[in-house]
Amino acid sequence: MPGKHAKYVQRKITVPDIERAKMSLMNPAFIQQKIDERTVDEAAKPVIETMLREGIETVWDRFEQQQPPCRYCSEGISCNRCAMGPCRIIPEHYRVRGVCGADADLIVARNLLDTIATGAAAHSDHGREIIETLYKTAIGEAQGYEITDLEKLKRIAGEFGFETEGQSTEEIARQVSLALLEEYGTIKNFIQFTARAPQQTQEVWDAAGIRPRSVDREIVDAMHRIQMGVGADYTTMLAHGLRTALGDGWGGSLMATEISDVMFGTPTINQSWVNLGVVKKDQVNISLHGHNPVLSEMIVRAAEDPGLLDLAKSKGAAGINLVGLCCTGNELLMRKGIPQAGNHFNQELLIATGALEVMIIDYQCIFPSLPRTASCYHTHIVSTSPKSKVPGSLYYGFYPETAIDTAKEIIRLAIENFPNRNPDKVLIPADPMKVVTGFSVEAIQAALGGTFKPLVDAIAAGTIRGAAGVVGCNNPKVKHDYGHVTLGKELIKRDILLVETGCAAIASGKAGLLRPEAAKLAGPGLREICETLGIPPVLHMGSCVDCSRILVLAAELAKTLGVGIHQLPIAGAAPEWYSQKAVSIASYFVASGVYTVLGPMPKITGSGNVVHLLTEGLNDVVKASFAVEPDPVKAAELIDRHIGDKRTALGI
Ligand code: BF8
Repeated sequence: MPGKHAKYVQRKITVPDIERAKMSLMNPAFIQQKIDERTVDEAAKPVIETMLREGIETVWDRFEQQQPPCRYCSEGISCNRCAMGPCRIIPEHYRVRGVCGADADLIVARNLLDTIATGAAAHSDHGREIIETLYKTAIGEAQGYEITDLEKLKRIAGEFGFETEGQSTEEIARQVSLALLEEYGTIKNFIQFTARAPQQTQEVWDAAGIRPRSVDREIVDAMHRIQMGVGADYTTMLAHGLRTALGDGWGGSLMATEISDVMFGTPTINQSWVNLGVVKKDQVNISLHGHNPVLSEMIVRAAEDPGLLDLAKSKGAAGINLVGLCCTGNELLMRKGIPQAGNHFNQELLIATGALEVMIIDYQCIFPSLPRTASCYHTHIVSTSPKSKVPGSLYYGFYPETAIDTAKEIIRLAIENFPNRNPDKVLIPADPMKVVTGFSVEAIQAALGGTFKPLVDAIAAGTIRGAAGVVGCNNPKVKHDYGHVTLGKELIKRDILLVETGCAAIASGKAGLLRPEAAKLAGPGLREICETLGIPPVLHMGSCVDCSRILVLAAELAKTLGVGIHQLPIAGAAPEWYSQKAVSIASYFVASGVYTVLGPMPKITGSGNVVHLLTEGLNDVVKASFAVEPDPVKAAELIDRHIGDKRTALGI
């Protein structure tokens, strides 16, 4: 019932930069230059052109408006934590300490710890909501949910020592969900899933004192430490950042992945489509944008309702077309083969296809300005999370207890909006690109014949030289998708198998790298293996919380080889990262022993000591470090060299 939902502000047409739009209209070369600067996504280009011509603001315009950035903020040496400031370090003017006395090392380290804790909190809180939904399902209070992967549920129950024989599915789910909720604040002082890591890796954590005690505890501890006057040692500040991140990777995120699998199914290899061309001219188009499958899975189910399909037909539509965006899209793509409209920088462009009736959002990576973009079209933005209300959107509070009812209401809203579409504004810019997806750890294992040994053997033989996890976002500091696609092509050429998640995976999908046919771009060894198995050289492993799948895969490979994760010929990369969540992911990769190369420079350059610790010193602590290399070709060379060194050390 749309009437009961409040809009926060009056919608209004916004044309943010009319002068530039007029200038663009007069100057085709200017438009082409802008498009070429902004993206390598071919399907995005015609839409960007339209938005430029019509003066509809995008992330790239706002980025330009923000230039030049503040030098102190860019280097991490501004501090806005307390009311004695704000402060910034300006060594050349002898301002080497903030009012409280903090120096550049401490200010940079505190800011970085804040960033990691924010990212860890976002992933882990998302995980908590999924576990709460499992609990409500177990006790019969959730509407429309069920337990899909009982085998995985029992496996998790076994890890906690629960007896499952003779127990009902609901009782096992109840016990497991309570045990996992306990992991957020457990007093047993370690997160259960850290026991999945190889013994050698666990020993590294224990020696460094960074095994996470509980998910929430490390985040709260981080918040405590960044309060003014709690420690002045940048090294302990950063060590705690690693501990907090490990609580995300082996805790909050891994629990989110596992319980999403339990409830919605562990992904298996399947085929689907990506790019803005997945929007259909003759159907009601609804996009699912955000991160939590608890919402999007119910929308998928509700969209099959015969009454709603009849309603859509009565409005002149041929059907209801669901498309994904960002990580909730990745979840649906992996499990259900729902087509994906794009990654982070496709969100505004999707609205500008003019064919989107509703964009449903939950939380994370959602531009607050989306209702402004939507106000230029007939699209409704529908927010659903009490913690993520957005002015200008319609709010349909989404709760497990009433999930299906709310999902149907939102779909009805979209159908009713279909006749409001202006056919003159519809721009479906390309044919969709085929992708093969669904590479959970279990699916990879099954494809290898039930054991990881063939993969380990191929690595030992040098047919595959190693593997890299390429993850993360889009960032206007990098041409959209250029970093992901260039790095990906460079690595597979060198016989390095890629596993990808999040917006990196979708960039690869749009560029055709998630098709088995992309094997011909790989080096001879990787190509042969991909062609034998019929798989792409870039494996899509899911959403950003599914970076935890990469950890589990690394752990399995290490255990098969009898080594720690840090000894494997593997690496991580985030060539276009922007989010605090990506910083947490990169930190738990490094803390787990995986050398990780970032594209954009983090805000740390104001402290030489912090830079040195992160890029070199950590090798003595966790046997891995960060590197920063904005050029993806050079980043590939760094990863290649690292993998070569690890191979030599292993004697393979
Ligand atoms: O969690 S890759 S832009 S959508 S933060 Fe966001 Fe980055 Fe995309 Fe998913 Ni992940």
